[in-house]
Amino acid sequence: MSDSSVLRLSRSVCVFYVCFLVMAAAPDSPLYLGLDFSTQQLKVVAIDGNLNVVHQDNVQFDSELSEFRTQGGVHIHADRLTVTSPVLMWIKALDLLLNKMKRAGLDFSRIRALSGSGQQHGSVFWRKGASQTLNQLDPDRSLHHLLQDSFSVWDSPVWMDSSSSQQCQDLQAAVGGALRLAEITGSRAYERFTGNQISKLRRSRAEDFQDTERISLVSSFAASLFLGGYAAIDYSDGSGMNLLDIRTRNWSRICLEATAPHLDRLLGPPLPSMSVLGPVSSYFVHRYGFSESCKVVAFTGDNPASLAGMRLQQGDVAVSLGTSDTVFLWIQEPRPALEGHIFCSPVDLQAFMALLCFKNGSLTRERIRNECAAGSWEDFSAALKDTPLGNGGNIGFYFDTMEITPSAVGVHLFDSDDHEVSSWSPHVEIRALVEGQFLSRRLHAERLGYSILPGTRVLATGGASSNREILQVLSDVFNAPVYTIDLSSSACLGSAYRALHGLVAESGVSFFDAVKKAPKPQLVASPNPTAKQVYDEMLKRFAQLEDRVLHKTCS
Ligand code: XUL
Repeated sequence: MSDSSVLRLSRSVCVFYVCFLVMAAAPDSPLYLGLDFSTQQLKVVAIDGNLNVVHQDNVQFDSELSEFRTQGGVHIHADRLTVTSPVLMWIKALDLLLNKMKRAGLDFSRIRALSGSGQQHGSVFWRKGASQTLNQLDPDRSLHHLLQDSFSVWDSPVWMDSSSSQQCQDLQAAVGGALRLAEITGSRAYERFTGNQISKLRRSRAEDFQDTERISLVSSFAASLFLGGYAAIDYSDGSGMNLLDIRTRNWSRICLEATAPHLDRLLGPPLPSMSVLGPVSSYFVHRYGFSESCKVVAFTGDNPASLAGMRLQQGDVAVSLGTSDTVFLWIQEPRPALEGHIFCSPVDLQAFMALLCFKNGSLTRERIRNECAAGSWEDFSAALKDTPLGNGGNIGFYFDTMEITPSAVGVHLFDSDDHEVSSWSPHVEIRALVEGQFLSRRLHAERLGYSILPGTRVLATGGASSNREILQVLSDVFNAPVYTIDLSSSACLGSAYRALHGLVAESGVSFFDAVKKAPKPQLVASPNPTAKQVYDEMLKRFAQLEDRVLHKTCS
Protein backbone atom coordinates (compact mmCIF):
# COMPACT_ATOMS: atom_id res chain seq x y z
CA MET A 1 0.00 0.00 0.00
CA SER A 2 1.38 3.47 -0.96
CA ASP A 3 2.04 6.11 1.68
CA SER A 4 -0.82 8.25 0.37
CA SER A 5 -3.34 5.39 0.58
CA VAL A 6 -2.15 4.63 4.12
CA LEU A 7 -2.69 8.30 4.92
CA ARG A 8 -6.15 8.28 3.31
CA LEU A 9 -7.10 5.10 5.15
CA SER A 10 -5.90 6.34 8.51
CA ARG A 11 -7.74 9.64 7.91
CA SER A 12 -11.00 7.80 7.18
CA VAL A 13 -10.45 5.60 10.25
CA CYS A 14 -9.96 8.77 12.26
CA VAL A 15 -13.12 10.41 10.85
CA PHE A 16 -15.09 7.21 11.50
CA TYR A 17 -13.71 7.00 15.05
CA VAL A 18 -14.62 10.63 15.82
CA CYS A 19 -18.12 10.12 14.38
CA PHE A 20 -18.49 6.96 16.45
CA LEU A 21 -17.47 8.79 19.62
CA VAL A 22 -19.89 11.62 18.94
CA MET A 23 -22.71 9.15 18.26
CA ALA A 24 -21.90 6.96 21.24
CA ALA A 25 -21.40 9.68 23.79
CA ALA A 26 -23.72 12.33 22.27
CA PRO A 27 -22.14 14.70 24.80
CA ASP A 28 -24.79 17.40 24.62
CA SER A 29 -27.92 15.32 24.33
CA PRO A 30 -30.06 15.92 27.39
CA LEU A 31 -31.04 13.29 29.93
CA TYR A 32 -33.91 13.22 32.45
CA LEU A 33 -33.68 11.30 35.69
CA GLY A 34 -36.46 9.52 37.59
CA LEU A 35 -35.97 8.02 41.05
CA ASP A 36 -38.33 5.86 43.07
CA PHE A 37 -37.92 5.55 46.85
CA SER A 38 -40.15 2.51 47.27
CA THR A 39 -40.61 0.22 50.26
CA GLN A 40 -37.92 -2.33 49.43
CA GLN A 41 -35.53 -0.51 47.13
CA LEU A 42 -34.38 2.73 45.59
CA LYS A 43 -34.55 2.70 41.81
CA VAL A 44 -33.33 5.08 39.12
CA VAL A 45 -33.91 5.39 35.41
CA ALA A 46 -32.42 7.90 32.97
CA ILE A 47 -34.16 8.63 29.67
CA ASP A 48 -33.00 10.66 26.68
CA GLY A 49 -34.99 13.28 24.77
CA ASN A 50 -36.60 10.52 22.67
CA LEU A 51 -37.81 8.88 25.89
CA ASN A 52 -35.52 5.88 25.46
CA VAL A 53 -34.22 4.38 28.69
CA VAL A 54 -30.43 4.81 28.66
CA HIS A 55 -29.57 3.83 32.20
CA GLN A 56 -31.18 2.04 35.13
CA ASP A 57 -29.96 0.85 38.49
CA ASN A 58 -31.19 0.13 42.01
CA VAL A 59 -30.20 -0.40 45.63
CA GLN A 60 -31.93 -3.15 47.60
CA PHE A 61 -32.37 -2.10 51.22
CA ASP A 62 -32.33 -5.52 52.97
CA SER A 63 -29.31 -6.95 51.19
CA GLU A 64 -27.19 -3.91 50.28
CA LEU A 65 -27.80 -1.97 53.51
CA SER A 66 -28.06 -4.94 55.85
CA GLU A 67 -26.70 -2.88 58.78
CA PHE A 68 -30.21 -1.39 59.10
CA ARG A 69 -31.65 -4.89 59.66
CA THR A 70 -34.87 -4.32 57.74
CA GLN A 71 -37.08 -7.02 56.33
CA GLY A 72 -38.73 -5.97 53.11
CA GLY A 73 -37.32 -2.49 53.82
CA VAL A 74 -39.21 -2.07 57.10
CA HIS A 75 -39.18 -2.81 60.82
CA ILE A 76 -42.37 -4.37 62.12
CA HIS A 77 -42.60 -3.50 65.82
CA ALA A 78 -43.67 -5.79 68.67
CA ASP A 79 -47.31 -4.61 68.55
CA ARG A 80 -47.42 -5.81 64.87
CA LEU A 81 -49.24 -2.56 64.04
CA THR A 82 -46.36 -0.10 64.05
CA VAL A 83 -44.25 -0.30 60.90
CA THR A 84 -41.31 2.05 60.30
CA SER A 85 -38.19 2.46 58.17
CA PRO A 86 -34.92 4.15 59.20
CA VAL A 87 -34.69 7.48 57.43
CA LEU A 88 -30.88 7.24 57.27
CA MET A 89 -31.24 4.01 55.27
CA TRP A 90 -32.97 5.93 52.49
CA ILE A 91 -30.20 8.55 52.55
CA LYS A 92 -27.43 5.97 52.50
CA ALA A 93 -29.19 4.24 49.61
CA LEU A 94 -29.00 7.50 47.66
CA ASP A 95 -25.25 7.81 48.37
CA LEU A 96 -24.80 4.24 47.17
CA LEU A 97 -26.93 4.66 44.07
CA LEU A 98 -25.19 7.84 42.91
CA ASN A 99 -21.80 6.17 43.38
CA LYS A 100 -22.94 3.18 41.33
CA MET A 101 -24.10 5.53 38.58
CA LYS A 102 -20.77 7.38 38.66
CA ARG A 103 -18.87 4.08 38.39
CA ALA A 104 -21.08 3.05 35.48
CA GLY A 105 -19.90 6.22 33.68
CA LEU A 106 -23.17 8.15 33.62
CA ASP A 107 -22.41 11.74 32.59
CA PHE A 108 -24.36 13.66 35.25
CA SER A 109 -23.74 16.96 33.42
CA ARG A 110 -26.23 15.87 30.72
CA ILE A 111 -29.12 15.67 33.19
CA ARG A 112 -31.42 18.65 32.56
CA ALA A 113 -34.04 17.77 35.15
CA LEU A 114 -34.80 15.13 37.74
CA SER A 115 -37.88 14.11 39.63
CA GLY A 116 -38.91 11.17 41.74
CA SER A 117 -41.49 9.31 43.73
CA GLY A 118 -41.76 7.79 47.16
CA GLN A 119 -43.94 5.19 48.81
CA GLN A 120 -47.08 7.11 49.73
CA HIS A 121 -48.08 8.27 53.22
CA GLY A 122 -44.67 7.78 54.95
CA SER A 123 -43.40 10.75 56.96
CA VAL A 124 -40.01 12.28 57.76
CA PHE A 125 -39.48 14.54 60.78
CA TRP A 126 -36.60 17.02 60.36
CA ARG A 127 -34.99 18.25 63.59
CA LYS A 128 -34.65 21.95 64.39
CA GLY A 129 -31.59 23.29 62.57
CA ALA A 130 -31.73 20.68 59.76
CA SER A 131 -32.57 23.30 57.15
CA GLN A 132 -29.23 24.98 57.75
CA THR A 133 -27.39 21.67 57.45
CA LEU A 134 -29.20 20.88 54.18
CA ASN A 135 -28.18 24.27 52.89
CA GLN A 136 -24.45 23.84 53.33
CA LEU A 137 -23.65 20.23 52.50
CA ASP A 138 -19.92 19.60 52.20
CA PRO A 139 -19.32 17.79 48.85
CA ASP A 140 -16.35 15.88 50.27
CA ARG A 141 -18.60 13.88 52.61
CA SER A 142 -21.47 11.48 52.06
CA LEU A 143 -25.04 12.59 52.66
CA HIS A 144 -25.64 10.06 55.41
CA HIS A 145 -22.70 11.42 57.40
CA LEU A 146 -23.75 14.99 56.90
CA LEU A 147 -27.40 14.41 57.82
CA GLN A 148 -27.04 11.93 60.65
CA ASP A 149 -28.22 14.43 63.30
CA SER A 150 -30.91 16.05 61.20
CA PHE A 151 -33.98 14.07 62.25
CA SER A 152 -36.11 14.25 65.38
CA VAL A 153 -37.60 10.83 64.54
CA TRP A 154 -35.22 8.20 63.17
CA ASP A 155 -37.77 5.54 62.42
CA SER A 156 -40.19 7.00 59.90
CA PRO A 157 -43.75 5.62 59.95
CA VAL A 158 -44.55 4.05 56.55
CA TRP A 159 -47.69 3.04 54.62
CA MET A 160 -47.80 -0.43 56.22
CA ASP A 161 -48.37 1.09 59.67
CA SER A 162 -51.85 0.58 61.12
CA SER A 163 -51.29 1.82 64.66
CA SER A 164 -53.29 5.05 64.51
CA SER A 165 -56.91 3.82 64.78
CA GLN A 166 -57.69 6.13 67.69
CA GLN A 167 -56.44 9.16 65.76
CA CYS A 168 -58.56 8.14 62.76
CA GLN A 169 -61.67 8.07 64.92
CA ASP A 170 -60.78 11.42 66.49
CA LEU A 171 -60.24 13.06 63.10
CA GLN A 172 -63.52 11.77 61.69
CA ALA A 173 -65.35 12.93 64.81
CA ALA A 174 -63.77 16.39 64.55
CA VAL A 175 -64.75 16.99 60.91
CA GLY A 176 -68.27 15.54 61.10
CA GLY A 177 -67.91 11.91 60.08
CA ALA A 178 -66.12 9.60 57.66
CA LEU A 179 -68.01 10.71 54.57
CA ARG A 180 -67.43 14.39 55.31
CA LEU A 181 -63.71 13.69 55.69
CA ALA A 182 -63.76 11.82 52.36
CA GLU A 183 -65.54 14.76 50.72
CA ILE A 184 -62.81 17.13 51.88
CA THR A 185 -59.66 15.03 51.57
CA GLY A 186 -60.67 12.33 49.05
CA SER A 187 -60.50 9.47 51.58
CA ARG A 188 -62.10 8.55 54.89
CA ALA A 189 -59.55 8.27 57.72
CA TYR A 190 -56.95 5.56 57.13
CA GLU A 191 -54.34 4.55 59.70
CA ARG A 192 -51.48 4.81 57.22
CA PHE A 193 -52.46 8.33 56.08
CA THR A 194 -49.87 10.87 57.25
CA GLY A 195 -52.10 13.21 59.26
CA ASN A 196 -53.12 10.39 61.58
CA GLN A 197 -49.49 9.35 61.95
CA ILE A 198 -48.52 12.93 62.83
CA SER A 199 -51.34 13.11 65.34
CA LYS A 200 -50.18 9.87 66.98
CA LEU A 201 -46.57 11.03 67.15
CA ARG A 202 -47.52 14.37 68.66
CA ARG A 203 -49.19 12.53 71.53
CA SER A 204 -46.86 9.58 71.97
CA ARG A 205 -43.52 11.38 71.44
CA ALA A 206 -44.26 14.95 72.50
CA GLU A 207 -40.59 15.91 72.98
CA ASP A 208 -39.50 14.67 69.58
CA PHE A 209 -42.44 16.47 68.07
CA GLN A 210 -41.40 19.70 69.80
CA ASP A 211 -37.93 19.29 68.34
CA THR A 212 -39.30 19.07 64.76
CA GLU A 213 -38.99 22.02 62.35
CA ARG A 214 -40.43 20.41 59.23
CA ILE A 215 -42.47 17.34 58.26
CA SER A 216 -41.98 15.86 54.80
CA LEU A 217 -43.53 12.95 52.93
CA VAL A 218 -41.03 10.37 51.65
CA SER A 219 -41.35 12.04 48.24
CA SER A 220 -40.75 15.64 49.40
CA PHE A 221 -37.98 14.46 51.75
CA ALA A 222 -36.13 12.92 48.78
CA ALA A 223 -36.63 16.10 46.74
CA SER A 224 -35.24 18.12 49.68
CA LEU A 225 -31.98 16.14 49.51
CA PHE A 226 -31.46 17.18 45.89
CA LEU A 227 -32.62 20.73 46.48
CA GLY A 228 -30.48 21.40 49.57
CA GLY A 229 -33.56 22.87 51.25
CA TYR A 230 -37.09 21.87 52.16
CA ALA A 231 -39.11 20.81 49.14
CA ALA A 232 -42.86 21.45 48.99
CA ILE A 233 -45.31 18.58 49.26
CA ASP A 234 -47.03 18.21 45.87
CA TYR A 235 -50.83 18.17 45.54
CA SER A 236 -51.00 14.56 44.43
CA ASP A 237 -48.98 12.88 47.19
CA GLY A 238 -50.38 15.48 49.62
CA SER A 239 -53.81 13.96 48.93
CA GLY A 240 -52.73 10.83 50.83
CA MET A 241 -52.54 12.58 54.19
CA ASN A 242 -56.18 13.18 55.25
CA LEU A 243 -55.11 16.84 55.47
CA LEU A 244 -55.38 18.37 52.00
CA ASP A 245 -58.64 19.74 50.62
CA ILE A 246 -58.49 18.10 47.20
CA ARG A 247 -60.76 20.75 45.62
CA THR A 248 -59.13 23.96 46.90
CA ARG A 249 -55.74 22.20 46.79
CA ASN A 250 -54.76 23.76 50.08
CA TRP A 251 -54.46 22.35 53.59
CA SER A 252 -57.91 21.94 55.14
CA ARG A 253 -58.08 24.16 58.22
CA ILE A 254 -60.42 21.83 60.11
CA CYS A 255 -58.20 18.80 59.44
CA LEU A 256 -55.02 20.69 60.39
CA GLU A 257 -56.54 21.89 63.65
CA ALA A 258 -57.75 18.42 64.56
CA THR A 259 -54.26 17.00 63.91
CA ALA A 260 -51.69 19.33 65.51
CA PRO A 261 -51.35 23.02 66.37
CA HIS A 262 -49.60 25.22 63.75
CA LEU A 263 -49.28 22.22 61.48
CA ASP A 264 -49.28 24.37 58.33
CA ARG A 265 -45.93 25.84 59.45
CA LEU A 266 -44.46 22.35 59.79
CA LEU A 267 -45.77 21.24 56.39
CA GLY A 268 -45.10 24.33 54.28
CA PRO A 269 -47.50 25.30 51.46
CA PRO A 270 -48.37 22.50 48.99
CA LEU A 271 -47.50 23.02 45.30
CA PRO A 272 -48.64 21.67 41.91
CA SER A 273 -46.98 18.35 41.11
CA MET A 274 -45.37 19.71 37.92
CA SER A 275 -43.60 22.60 39.71
CA VAL A 276 -39.91 23.22 39.18
CA LEU A 277 -38.66 23.59 42.76
CA GLY A 278 -35.24 24.98 41.86
CA PRO A 279 -31.79 23.86 40.69
CA VAL A 280 -29.93 20.92 42.29
CA SER A 281 -27.84 21.95 45.26
CA SER A 282 -24.15 22.73 44.71
CA TYR A 283 -23.36 19.52 46.66
CA PHE A 284 -24.41 17.45 43.60
CA VAL A 285 -22.63 19.79 41.19
CA HIS A 286 -19.29 19.42 42.98
CA ARG A 287 -19.51 15.81 44.10
CA TYR A 288 -21.05 14.19 41.00
CA GLY A 289 -20.71 16.74 38.20
CA PHE A 290 -24.40 17.68 37.83
CA SER A 291 -24.93 20.85 35.80
CA GLU A 292 -25.70 23.95 37.87
CA SER A 293 -28.81 24.42 35.77
CA CYS A 294 -30.22 20.91 36.37
CA LYS A 295 -33.75 21.40 37.73
CA VAL A 296 -35.51 19.51 40.51
CA VAL A 297 -39.19 18.94 39.61
CA ALA A 298 -41.52 18.21 42.57
CA PHE A 299 -41.45 14.57 43.64
CA THR A 300 -44.75 12.72 44.15
CA GLY A 301 -46.20 9.42 45.44
CA ASP A 302 -45.43 6.10 43.75
CA ASN A 303 -49.02 5.53 42.62
CA PRO A 304 -49.39 8.99 41.04
CA ALA A 305 -45.96 8.50 39.41
CA SER A 306 -47.13 5.14 38.02
CA LEU A 307 -50.15 6.85 36.49
CA ALA A 308 -47.69 9.17 34.73
CA GLY A 309 -45.53 6.18 33.69
CA MET A 310 -48.60 4.52 32.13
CA ARG A 311 -49.64 7.84 30.57
CA LEU A 312 -53.20 7.21 31.71
CA GLN A 313 -55.53 9.69 30.01
CA GLN A 314 -59.00 11.01 30.60
CA GLY A 315 -61.49 8.14 30.18
CA ASP A 316 -58.84 5.43 30.71
CA VAL A 317 -58.80 2.90 33.49
CA ALA A 318 -55.68 0.95 34.48
CA VAL A 319 -56.15 -2.48 36.00
CA SER A 320 -53.11 -4.02 37.57
CA LEU A 321 -53.54 -7.77 38.04
CA GLY A 322 -51.07 -8.77 40.72
CA THR A 323 -50.99 -10.32 44.19
CA SER A 324 -53.54 -7.69 44.97
CA ASP A 325 -55.37 -6.04 42.07
CA THR A 326 -55.27 -2.25 41.85
CA VAL A 327 -57.41 0.02 39.74
CA PHE A 328 -56.29 3.54 38.78
CA LEU A 329 -58.70 5.95 37.20
CA TRP A 330 -58.46 9.34 35.59
CA ILE A 331 -61.33 11.32 37.11
CA GLN A 332 -62.62 14.71 36.00
CA GLU A 333 -65.40 15.09 38.58
CA PRO A 334 -64.51 13.30 41.80
CA ARG A 335 -67.14 11.60 43.93
CA PRO A 336 -65.27 10.65 47.12
CA ALA A 337 -66.75 7.65 48.88
CA LEU A 338 -66.13 5.56 51.96
CA GLU A 339 -63.95 3.22 49.95
CA GLY A 340 -61.01 3.96 47.69
CA HIS A 341 -59.02 7.15 47.46
CA ILE A 342 -59.20 10.27 45.32
CA PHE A 343 -55.91 12.08 44.78
CA CYS A 344 -55.24 15.26 42.80
CA SER A 345 -53.79 14.26 39.43
CA PRO A 346 -50.00 14.43 39.22
CA VAL A 347 -50.03 15.50 35.56
CA ASP A 348 -53.05 17.78 35.11
CA LEU A 349 -54.11 20.57 37.45
CA GLN A 350 -57.82 20.19 36.67
CA ALA A 351 -58.04 16.43 37.06
CA PHE A 352 -58.02 13.75 39.76
CA MET A 353 -57.01 10.14 40.03
CA ALA A 354 -58.75 7.41 41.96
CA LEU A 355 -57.05 4.41 43.47
CA LEU A 356 -58.80 1.23 44.52
CA CYS A 357 -57.11 -1.76 46.08
CA PHE A 358 -58.51 -5.34 45.95
CA LYS A 359 -56.71 -7.84 48.13
CA ASN A 360 -58.03 -11.06 46.53
CA GLY A 361 -56.32 -11.02 43.14
CA SER A 362 -53.79 -13.50 41.75
CA LEU A 363 -53.74 -15.85 44.71
CA THR A 364 -57.48 -16.50 44.35
CA ARG A 365 -57.15 -16.92 40.56
CA GLU A 366 -54.37 -19.46 41.21
CA ARG A 367 -56.46 -21.33 43.80
CA ILE A 368 -59.38 -21.71 41.38
CA ARG A 369 -56.95 -22.69 38.57
CA ASN A 370 -55.56 -25.42 40.84
CA GLU A 371 -58.96 -26.67 41.96
CA CYS A 372 -60.87 -26.37 38.67
CA ALA A 373 -58.20 -26.66 35.97
CA ALA A 374 -55.63 -29.03 37.53
CA GLY A 375 -53.17 -26.17 37.86
CA SER A 376 -53.12 -25.44 34.12
CA TRP A 377 -53.56 -21.91 32.74
CA GLU A 378 -54.33 -23.46 29.32
CA ASP A 379 -57.29 -25.37 30.76
CA PHE A 380 -58.35 -22.28 32.73
CA SER A 381 -58.32 -20.26 29.49
CA ALA A 382 -60.16 -22.99 27.61
CA ALA A 383 -62.93 -22.87 30.25
CA LEU A 384 -63.30 -19.13 29.71
CA LYS A 385 -63.59 -19.70 25.95
CA ASP A 386 -66.16 -22.50 26.36
CA THR A 387 -68.55 -20.62 28.63
CA PRO A 388 -71.00 -17.88 27.53
CA LEU A 389 -70.73 -14.18 28.41
CA GLY A 390 -72.77 -13.70 31.58
CA ASN A 391 -72.22 -17.34 32.65
CA GLY A 392 -75.93 -18.22 32.44
CA GLY A 393 -76.68 -15.71 35.22
CA ASN A 394 -74.39 -17.32 37.82
CA ILE A 395 -72.52 -14.80 39.97
CA GLY A 396 -69.70 -15.49 42.43
CA PHE A 397 -67.84 -13.54 45.12
CA TYR A 398 -64.43 -14.93 46.05
CA PHE A 399 -62.91 -13.29 49.11
CA ASP A 400 -60.42 -15.90 50.34
CA THR A 401 -59.02 -13.34 52.79
CA MET A 402 -60.71 -10.27 54.25
CA GLU A 403 -61.20 -7.99 51.25
CA ILE A 404 -60.45 -4.26 51.30
CA THR A 405 -62.97 -3.33 48.58
CA PRO A 406 -65.59 -4.16 49.82
CA SER A 407 -64.83 -5.19 53.36
CA ALA A 408 -66.18 -8.75 53.21
CA VAL A 409 -64.85 -12.27 53.50
CA GLY A 410 -65.70 -15.77 52.24
CA VAL A 411 -66.91 -17.39 49.02
CA HIS A 412 -70.53 -16.66 48.05
CA LEU A 413 -72.14 -18.22 44.96
CA PHE A 414 -75.54 -17.25 43.48
CA ASP A 415 -77.56 -18.81 40.64
CA SER A 416 -79.57 -16.89 38.04
CA ASP A 417 -82.52 -16.60 40.48
CA ASP A 418 -80.24 -15.06 43.14
CA HIS A 419 -80.43 -18.22 45.25
CA GLU A 420 -77.28 -19.09 47.11
CA VAL A 421 -75.70 -22.35 45.90
CA SER A 422 -72.80 -24.39 47.26
CA SER A 423 -70.92 -25.40 44.10
CA TRP A 424 -70.74 -25.29 40.31
CA SER A 425 -69.07 -27.26 37.56
CA PRO A 426 -65.37 -26.31 37.19
CA HIS A 427 -65.98 -24.37 33.94
CA VAL A 428 -68.80 -22.29 35.46
CA GLU A 429 -66.68 -21.65 38.54
CA ILE A 430 -63.72 -20.38 36.50
CA ARG A 431 -65.88 -17.89 34.57
CA ALA A 432 -67.74 -16.88 37.75
CA LEU A 433 -64.46 -16.02 39.45
CA VAL A 434 -63.09 -13.91 36.60
CA GLU A 435 -66.40 -12.18 35.80
CA GLY A 436 -67.03 -11.57 39.52
CA GLN A 437 -63.60 -9.97 39.98
CA PHE A 438 -64.01 -7.66 36.99
CA LEU A 439 -67.63 -6.76 37.80
CA SER A 440 -66.36 -5.74 41.23
CA ARG A 441 -63.52 -3.64 39.73
CA ARG A 442 -66.09 -1.89 37.48
CA LEU A 443 -68.75 -1.41 40.17
CA HIS A 444 -66.38 0.21 42.65
CA ALA A 445 -64.70 2.30 39.96
CA GLU A 446 -68.13 3.62 38.89
CA ARG A 447 -68.97 4.47 42.50
CA LEU A 448 -65.92 6.74 42.53
CA GLY A 449 -67.07 8.62 39.45
CA TYR A 450 -65.81 6.43 36.61
CA SER A 451 -68.00 5.93 33.55
CA ILE A 452 -67.42 4.00 30.35
CA LEU A 453 -67.51 6.36 27.40
CA PRO A 454 -66.69 5.94 23.71
CA GLY A 455 -62.89 5.96 23.53
CA THR A 456 -62.39 4.50 27.00
CA ARG A 457 -59.30 2.28 27.14
CA VAL A 458 -58.52 -0.34 29.76
CA LEU A 459 -54.76 -0.59 30.36
CA ALA A 460 -53.95 -3.99 31.83
CA THR A 461 -50.70 -4.69 33.64
CA GLY A 462 -49.27 -7.20 36.08
CA GLY A 463 -48.78 -10.98 35.94
CA ALA A 464 -52.26 -12.04 34.75
CA SER A 465 -52.17 -9.46 31.95
CA SER A 466 -50.36 -12.01 29.79
CA ASN A 467 -53.48 -14.25 29.68
CA ARG A 468 -55.55 -13.28 26.61
CA GLU A 469 -58.76 -15.02 27.71
CA ILE A 470 -58.73 -13.27 31.09
CA LEU A 471 -58.23 -9.98 29.23
CA GLN A 472 -61.12 -10.82 26.89
CA VAL A 473 -63.43 -11.08 29.94
CA LEU A 474 -62.00 -7.77 31.22
CA SER A 475 -62.75 -6.17 27.85
CA ASP A 476 -66.30 -7.58 27.80
CA VAL A 477 -67.15 -6.59 31.39
CA PHE A 478 -65.85 -3.02 30.87
CA ASN A 479 -67.18 -2.96 27.27
CA ALA A 480 -63.92 -1.33 26.21
CA PRO A 481 -60.76 -2.34 24.35
CA VAL A 482 -57.95 -3.67 26.52
CA TYR A 483 -54.32 -2.68 25.97
CA THR A 484 -51.29 -4.07 27.75
CA ILE A 485 -48.31 -2.10 28.95
CA ASP A 486 -45.10 -3.18 30.67
CA LEU A 487 -45.06 -1.58 34.06
CA SER A 488 -42.04 -3.09 35.74
CA SER A 489 -40.70 0.34 36.66
CA SER A 490 -43.68 2.54 35.98
CA ALA A 491 -43.18 4.84 39.00
CA CYS A 492 -39.54 5.41 38.09
CA LEU A 493 -40.24 5.91 34.41
CA GLY A 494 -43.18 8.15 35.28
CA SER A 495 -40.81 10.25 37.38
CA ALA A 496 -38.40 10.65 34.47
CA TYR A 497 -41.35 11.65 32.21
CA ARG A 498 -42.46 14.14 34.88
CA ALA A 499 -38.94 15.61 35.07
CA LEU A 500 -39.02 16.21 31.32
CA HIS A 501 -42.53 17.67 31.44
CA GLY A 502 -41.69 19.91 34.43
CA LEU A 503 -39.28 21.88 32.23
CA VAL A 504 -41.97 22.81 29.71
CA ALA A 505 -45.13 22.76 31.86
CA GLU A 506 -44.93 26.47 32.63
CA SER A 507 -45.03 27.34 28.95
CA GLY A 508 -48.35 25.47 28.70
CA VAL A 509 -47.16 22.15 27.19
CA SER A 510 -49.40 19.33 28.42
CA PHE A 511 -47.89 16.18 29.94
CA PHE A 512 -49.19 14.12 27.02
CA ASP A 513 -47.60 16.37 24.42
CA ALA A 514 -44.32 16.23 26.33
CA VAL A 515 -44.26 12.41 26.35
CA LYS A 516 -45.90 11.59 23.02
CA LYS A 517 -42.77 9.73 21.79
CA ALA A 518 -43.11 7.08 24.53
CA PRO A 519 -43.88 3.50 23.39
CA LYS A 520 -47.57 2.88 22.71
CA PRO A 521 -49.59 0.26 24.63
CA GLN A 522 -50.60 -2.85 22.59
CA LEU A 523 -54.25 -3.65 21.79
CA VAL A 524 -54.99 -7.22 22.98
CA ALA A 525 -58.79 -7.57 23.26
CA SER A 526 -61.91 -5.82 21.96
CA PRO A 527 -65.37 -6.20 23.49
CA ASN A 528 -67.88 -8.66 22.07
CA PRO A 529 -70.86 -6.83 20.44
CA THR A 530 -73.27 -8.37 22.98
CA ALA A 531 -71.10 -7.49 26.01
CA LYS A 532 -72.71 -4.15 26.84
CA GLN A 533 -76.21 -5.57 27.16
CA VAL A 534 -75.07 -8.60 29.18
CA TYR A 535 -72.84 -6.80 31.68
CA ASP A 536 -74.81 -3.56 32.16
CA GLU A 537 -77.69 -5.76 33.42
CA MET A 538 -75.44 -8.12 35.34
CA LEU A 539 -73.74 -5.21 37.14
CA LYS A 540 -77.07 -4.15 38.70
CA ARG A 541 -77.65 -7.67 40.08
CA PHE A 542 -74.02 -7.87 41.17
CA ALA A 543 -74.39 -4.66 43.23
CA GLN A 544 -77.50 -6.00 44.99
CA LEU A 545 -75.88 -9.36 45.69
CA GLU A 546 -72.75 -7.66 47.02
CA ASP A 547 -74.96 -5.80 49.52
CA ARG A 548 -76.38 -9.15 50.60
CA VAL A 549 -72.88 -10.57 51.04
CA LEU A 550 -71.84 -7.51 53.04
CA HIS A 551 -74.80 -7.83 55.41
CA LYS A 552 -74.14 -11.52 55.80
CA THR A 553 -70.44 -10.96 56.52
CA CYS A 554 -71.05 -8.12 58.97
CA SER A 555 -73.85 -9.78 60.94
C1 XUL B 1 -51.30 3.50 48.50
C2 XUL B 1 -50.38 2.76 49.38
C3 XUL B 1 -49.29 1.96 48.76
C4 XUL B 1 -47.97 2.64 48.86
C5 XUL B 1 -46.93 1.63 48.43
O1 XUL B 1 -52.31 4.13 49.21
O2 XUL B 1 -50.46 2.79 50.58
O3 XUL B 1 -49.58 1.66 47.42
O4 XUL B 1 -47.94 3.81 48.10
O5 XUL B 1 -45.73 2.16 48.12
